[in-house]
Amino acid sequence: KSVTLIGAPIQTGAWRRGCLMGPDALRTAGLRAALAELGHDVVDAGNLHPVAASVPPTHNATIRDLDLCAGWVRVLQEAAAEVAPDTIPIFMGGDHLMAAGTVPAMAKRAEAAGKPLFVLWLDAHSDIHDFDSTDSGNLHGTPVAYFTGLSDFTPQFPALEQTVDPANICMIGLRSVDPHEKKVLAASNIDVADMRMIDEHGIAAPLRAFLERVAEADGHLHVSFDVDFLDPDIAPAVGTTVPGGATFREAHLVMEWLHDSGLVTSMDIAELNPFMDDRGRTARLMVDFVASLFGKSVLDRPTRS
Ligand code: DIR
Ligand code: MN
Ligand code: MN
Ligand code: MN
Repeated sequence: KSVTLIGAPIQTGAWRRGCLMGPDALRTAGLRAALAELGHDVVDAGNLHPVAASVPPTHNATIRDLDLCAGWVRVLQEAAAEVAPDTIPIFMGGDHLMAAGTVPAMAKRAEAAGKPLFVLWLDAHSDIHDFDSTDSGNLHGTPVAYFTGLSDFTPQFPALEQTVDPANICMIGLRSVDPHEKKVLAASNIDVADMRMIDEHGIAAPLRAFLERVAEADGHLHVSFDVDFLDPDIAPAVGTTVPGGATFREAHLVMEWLHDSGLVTSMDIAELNPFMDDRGRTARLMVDFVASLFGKSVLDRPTRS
């Protein structure tokens, strides 16, 4: 497959600084080589650069770095729109506001191919705040409300030509959802598997159901992987750790299922903060997971299921 790595060192969406080093940590951990070894044709397109926009303020004075965040969303949407139709982009973040740039561009790309876009959101958080509801003021908590069109983010963020249908989103791994977000999720038809559901039914059940829907609709599938989906014991390099996350085995199973489905058309790696890492182990772990998603397997034969 043709894979393009695109660095998105955005960090102004998060409270804790350091995500700007995310793309380089993934490079240092050998992301390109890991994918090339699997036979993929990998190009590293380098990093995008922020251009601060000058946007009007919102009603909410707690929002941090609005101009830089708005500039990044614009730059990311434009760069992601240039990705060739037959290429799988891996957007290396960067905090999760990156998805406000990547997902709308992938929705447009899917639309141009006559297909619906589906989004698998692997995260401890639902990131479905808006400019009014955010109480932290950190815009990495908002991309889902933006790219679904559930809230209005104009004129600060670009008006969207193509939104993602909430019914086409599946969130897995949630365990930190703010009161406002609970209301929004309850009123939407986003498919949500929180950690309790995973404990009770396993992680394969919600994933299987979602992948069947994507296949049935012949859709494109964007995977937005927030590192805090993982348990902080195995992935300490994130700004907002939440205990009780996905284990190595659960995350690995998700990656293998995604590979076997053959459905993934684009991906974000979000919230990796190398400043919080422990001798690069979170970056190396993410490289391992991405390699599994791209075909690294334990046995070279079909597994019994
Ligand atoms: C948190 C989101 N609910 C907030 N935190 C995130 O700040 O609104 N951390 N996304 O990764
Ligand atoms: Mn997130
Ligand atoms: Mn998160
Ligand atoms: Mn909040």
